[in-house]
Amino acid sequence: MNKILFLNPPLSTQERYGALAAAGAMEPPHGLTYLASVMRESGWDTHILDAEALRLNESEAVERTISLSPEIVACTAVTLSIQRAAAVAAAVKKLRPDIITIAGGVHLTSQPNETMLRFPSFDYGVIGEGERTLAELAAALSDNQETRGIPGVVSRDGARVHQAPRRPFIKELDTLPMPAWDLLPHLPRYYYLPPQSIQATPSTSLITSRGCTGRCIFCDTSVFRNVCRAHSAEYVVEMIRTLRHRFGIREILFEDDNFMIFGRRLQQLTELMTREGITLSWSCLARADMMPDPSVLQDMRRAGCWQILIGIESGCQEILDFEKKGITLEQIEDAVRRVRSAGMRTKGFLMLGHPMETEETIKRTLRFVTRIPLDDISVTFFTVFPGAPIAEEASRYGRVISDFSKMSVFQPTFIPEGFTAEKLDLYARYYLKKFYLRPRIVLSYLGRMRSWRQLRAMLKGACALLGHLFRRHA
Ligand code: B12
Ligand code: SF4
Repeated sequence: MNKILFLNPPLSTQERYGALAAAGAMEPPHGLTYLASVMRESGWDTHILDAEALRLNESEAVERTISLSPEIVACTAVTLSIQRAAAVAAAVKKLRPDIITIAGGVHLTSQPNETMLRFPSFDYGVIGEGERTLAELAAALSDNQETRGIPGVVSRDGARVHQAPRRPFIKELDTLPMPAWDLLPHLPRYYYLPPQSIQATPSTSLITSRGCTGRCIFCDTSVFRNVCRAHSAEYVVEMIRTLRHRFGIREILFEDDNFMIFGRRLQQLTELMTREGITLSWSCLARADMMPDPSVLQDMRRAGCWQILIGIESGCQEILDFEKKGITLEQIEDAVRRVRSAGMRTKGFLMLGHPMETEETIKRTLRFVTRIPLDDISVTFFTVFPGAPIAEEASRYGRVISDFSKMSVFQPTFIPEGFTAEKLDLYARYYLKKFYLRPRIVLSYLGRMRSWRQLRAMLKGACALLGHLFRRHA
């Protein structure tokens, strides 16, 4: 039987979250779980090596890959991990030139030509949604057939790169088999959500739709673009059942770009979960302009939802407008108040170091987020991903540090006019300090403890946060 190994390249929590590593998450590589499931269904002997979750270094990842002796190594990568993926692929090919390496994921999709030229260790690339393309490519490779005509495939033509047209998206996501969580390292042991996103353990995340209608200029939507598709409510319930009964999962974060956009599905889902008595604690992401009616929010709460996470980015309307966020500060405030009135908590995602950022916009943002009844925030740095719409013109607004290995969003790689990296770092801590060290927030955290395991996770996160806040600046 043909053997394929999916690789999530080594990436430490330190590399991903910097000083906040202990407050970070370890979530399954969702893309790989779908791809693996499709390949297994096509009859391939399928394996996943999640070097990130197993905390392997580069040479350990290579060693394990070689010892498994697959015909194909299929690597996923974001911009932050592309160099690692390429390094592992290069080492594997040096030892076993017969192994075929294929890269896919958001970085390859946004930069197909550049990636293939810069990283010769990848034999093929797959652009965009990967399931159908990979199945066809792997079948062609195993039958020694021509691969160049396969939609979505990037291949080499001597020193040049050949790129086939993109493949249309899969219409019905329910035609995909359930993600192969069983091929990952043991889910409840190796994966977890960030401490502030859990009320119960073990926890994990889930993606139940693809695509986003938003056109935010900092967001890399090269894989699924603006076409929105979703699994049906029944399929999602089946996913939840599997996670609950097979892996004992008790907390889920739905990390769809916008879980609320499929209004009818949301209603069906909450009905099904309540009817079937699924006891699960969950939360989800939403755009502020798509917050549903209070009655739907109530239904969500009854079905176990306790937190809604909202992209706020900035407390200055002119920044939101410039970035084509498509929402107003009033909508954000209204959304937060509505969620709170329905008895759930809110978390806001903020970015710092926008192209138009000044000390004054930072202060206005802080005033905004401490005035509205938010319960949590996450602060990351505005990052210019090569596949984001802002990439072309970002250098007009500041200095872009184009080092992929720093593009974690947890360290400044875009320095707007008038700032330095140190100053941005200081302001990020200032945001967190001013937001979290308020009696309302501290007390609400204490009131959230449900178990010793949760308390332990929370304390670990709190220590990381406090250590970060009170670190003396270099
Ligand atoms: C959920 C999520 C997470 C989760 C889980 C990540 C994971 N490993 O799956 C967590 C919170 C852990 C996370 C972490 C990070 N994330 Co994230 N994440 C997402 C999010 C919202 C969804 C990704 C997803 O699971 N989609 C569903 C699956 C089915 O799609 P997929 O992964 O793209 O895979 C499909 C195709 O890309 C392709 N494919 C993917 N890999 C491969 C490999 C091969 C061989 C083939 C053939 C095909 C293929 O086929 C798959 C199936 O169709 C995306 C935004 C988005 N909507 O895509 C951001 C996104 C991918 N994340 C992003 C970032 C920056 C990060 C972090 C660096 C942040 C950090 N410091 O922690 C890390 C990187 C960790 C890592 N190793 O990937 C950026 C990446 C931008 C970029 N150009 O680098 C994105 C695009 C957000 C954004 N719009 O800016 N993330
Ligand atoms: S930031 Fe959020 S709303 Fe904007 S395009 Fe990206 S996923 Fe969509």
